[in-house]
Amino acid sequence: MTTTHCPYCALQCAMHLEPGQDGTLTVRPADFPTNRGGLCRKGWTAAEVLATPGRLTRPLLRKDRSSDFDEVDWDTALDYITDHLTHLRTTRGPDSVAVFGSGGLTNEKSYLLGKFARLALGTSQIDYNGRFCMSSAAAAATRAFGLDRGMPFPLADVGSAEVVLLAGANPAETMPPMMGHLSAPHLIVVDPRRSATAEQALAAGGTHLAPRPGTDLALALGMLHTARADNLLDTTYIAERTTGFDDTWRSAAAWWPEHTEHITGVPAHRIRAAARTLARANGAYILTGRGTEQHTKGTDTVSAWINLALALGLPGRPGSGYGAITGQGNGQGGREHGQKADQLPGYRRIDDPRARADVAQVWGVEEHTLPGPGRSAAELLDALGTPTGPAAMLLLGSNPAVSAPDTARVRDRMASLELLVVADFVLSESAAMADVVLPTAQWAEEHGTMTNLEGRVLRRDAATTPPPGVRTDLEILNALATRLGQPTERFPTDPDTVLAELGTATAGAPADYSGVTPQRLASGDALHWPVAASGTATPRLFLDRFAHPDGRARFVAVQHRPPAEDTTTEYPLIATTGRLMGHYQSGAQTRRVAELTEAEPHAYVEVHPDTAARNGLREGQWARLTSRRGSTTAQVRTHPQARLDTVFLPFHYAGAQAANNLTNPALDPTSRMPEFKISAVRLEPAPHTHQDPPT
Ligand SMILES: Nc1nc2c(c(=O)[nH]1)N[C@H]1C(S)=C(S)[C@@H](COP(=O)(O)OP(=O)(O)OC[C@H]3O[C@@H](n4cnc5c(=O)[nH]c(N)nc54)[C@H](O)[C@@H]3O)O[C@H]1N2
Ligand SMILES: Nc1nc2c(c(=O)[nH]1)N[C@H]1C(S)=C(S)[C@@H](COP(=O)(O)OP(=O)(O)OC[C@H]3O[C@@H](n4cnc5c(=O)[nH]c(N)nc54)[C@H](O)[C@@H]3O)O[C@H]1N2
Ligand code: SF4
Ligand SMILES: [Mo]
Repeated sequence: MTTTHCPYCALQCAMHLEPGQDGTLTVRPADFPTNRGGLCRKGWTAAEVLATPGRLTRPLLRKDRSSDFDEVDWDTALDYITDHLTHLRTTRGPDSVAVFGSGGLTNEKSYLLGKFARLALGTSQIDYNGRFCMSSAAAAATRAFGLDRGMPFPLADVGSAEVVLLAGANPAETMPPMMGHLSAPHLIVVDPRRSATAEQALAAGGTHLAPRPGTDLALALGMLHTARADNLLDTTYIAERTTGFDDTWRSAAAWWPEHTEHITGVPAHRIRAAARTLARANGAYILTGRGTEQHTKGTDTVSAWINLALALGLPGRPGSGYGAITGQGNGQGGREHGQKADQLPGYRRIDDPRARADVAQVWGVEEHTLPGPGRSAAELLDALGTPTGPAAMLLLGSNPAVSAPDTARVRDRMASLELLVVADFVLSESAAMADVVLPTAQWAEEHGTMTNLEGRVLRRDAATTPPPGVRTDLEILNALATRLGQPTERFPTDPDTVLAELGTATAGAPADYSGVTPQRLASGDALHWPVAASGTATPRLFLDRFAHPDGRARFVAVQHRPPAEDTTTEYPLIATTGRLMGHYQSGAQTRRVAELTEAEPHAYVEVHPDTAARNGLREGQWARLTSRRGSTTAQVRTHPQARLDTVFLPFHYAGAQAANNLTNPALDPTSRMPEFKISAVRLEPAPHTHQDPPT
């Protein structure tokens, strides 16, 4: 039996994997501070993907996109790729090759992928799917606190608070075992939908505020206004631990709850009541999720929630705080070690001369050979195959053909590449578009480290070996790098060797992993970073000082503004998108698990019964939704508490049922995160062929 962690989300629940007589693994929950013996349905069924019928075990190659893939041996596939890349590099320069990574990759993979891009390819064109995920909260936390660690405290701390405000997060579906930590506090759920989390909060006597999508920023300003009007601000904390309150107050001064009601739709008396409940609590947390972030003003919206937290004196206080809920399994570690366009390992900037010199030394190269910053994820995808953009892309751990905004356009860009290489263990929708597909190992077949939503580094152990013919991502990077002329020792294939190098490369950096060793991980030490080689881990940050040079947190004055597109008579409804419990992300993994697809076989649209009726639809019928980008079909699921102006779609389905056929690729100017949460759409009955659910 092996004890390890789940392949999916950032809660990284612990599980035991028990081998059966036929070699298949059975999952049993294990106790860990985040999951306390709980697992969600995806965790319970995770081992099924290891032996899925479509599991890739041979490299696939096609020299012509109109023909089918041929199974080839590794040398043929790798030589084909590197010949092409070398040719592109010499004829069009190193930036003609792009790399796209993932917050699902281990720390070791994320680190080595960034190093591979900068050294083996020499390209600046690397970014990853984390831009779609927590980049707005990361940007807002960095400007407020000087450092981004999603939760700067252990999750278990939250349970002792009196009040927890959850803005744009639906953990009852997205991290069910987390709800165990939220059973005691009074929950204030801010979500345009009556989500499962909102239901649970109400059932326990908590509060649900349902603002119009894209208006949280105004709601947070309105709550700050109330707290100040009622003299509930922590003025000592503001004076001693922060700067910039006066400017922020000027931005909030006009947001009387009555004015806020006008923008958000939340009644003024409920805004006042919620602000008072939060401000008077003995111990309170504000936690934000993707609902606040995936907007063209996501960074400013998170700043507005952080401003409220600072005004109430919550961050850096034992028993109180602000935290962002990281999403992907290694969403936190994935944004620290250099697969981001502007970043070097240890959460340092690639345009910081000192960081460049330090990392160049560890890598054994001249500092000037390191490229500068590249394009962010959505911009990178948008530039593929254009005259000034990359002509080839190597993709690991993401399925943008389903998960990127305005997928028709993204697929078009991907199709215009001269070479698309995808490493995956299944033929995802993106892999199906590739020229070369490299079969890679899965979570339970290799070991590595992940950094969970509370910044704790943990070890995933191997419980079995990869099927014959399959290589690990680290082995793939080594094979490509050596063919591109790199010394083999620069790209180790043993995760522990990579971890040791990552430790050296991050020593003294904000995200310092130099004290993370296999021995300490195995001993069960709670290794929340920074973990300096000599020192202890840091479960709670900011207790004495924030990470800005003056030790103070910064208020950032922000203003409400409308979304990139508003509703019109042609597109009268807001479509917002998100998750349901039984599927993960683009669905590439979970749509291959029988129990999960049987439970949630196809896309649905959650809609108020009156809105459905007004558009000629009833429960169970098939609807077509159309935005300025495209259309999708989904089965109607009416919800009597839905907002009349808003519909919701999960984004786990592909093709004609993809929510991202609708979404707006408009970006937040700071984080470059797309506005996944707001598209103006119209709703109508689907053409007759879609009236019955597919069987
Ligand atoms: N089952 C499941 N769990 C997952 C994942 C998965 O795919 N499936 N993915 C993981 C990942 S990568 C992530 S990032 C997390 C995401 O976890 P969450 O952030 O909890 O998930 P979402 O469903 O994207 O969004 C949360 C809520 O935001 C609401 N929302 C929409 N617009 C707004 C708005 O303008 N304001 C506010 N306040 N709320 C709004 C939606 O109605 C939704 O209920 O989940 C992780 N866990
Ligand atoms: N409309 C809408 N769109 C969204 C969102 C939303 O809320 N609404 N949320 C966004 C968010 S928060 C996220 S995080 C993205 C996620 O969306 P994606 O980036 O597409 O993530 P996944 O579906 O997890 O894709 C992972 C792929 O990599 C493979 N894979 C998994 N692990 C590994 C590994 O270790 N190595 C390799 N080589 N492959 C691996 C899987 O089989 C799968 O094909 O979607 C974004 N898209
Ligand atoms: S909550 Fe997340 S980590 Fe836990 S079992 Fe479910 S998907 Fe896995
Ligand atoms: Mo995410």
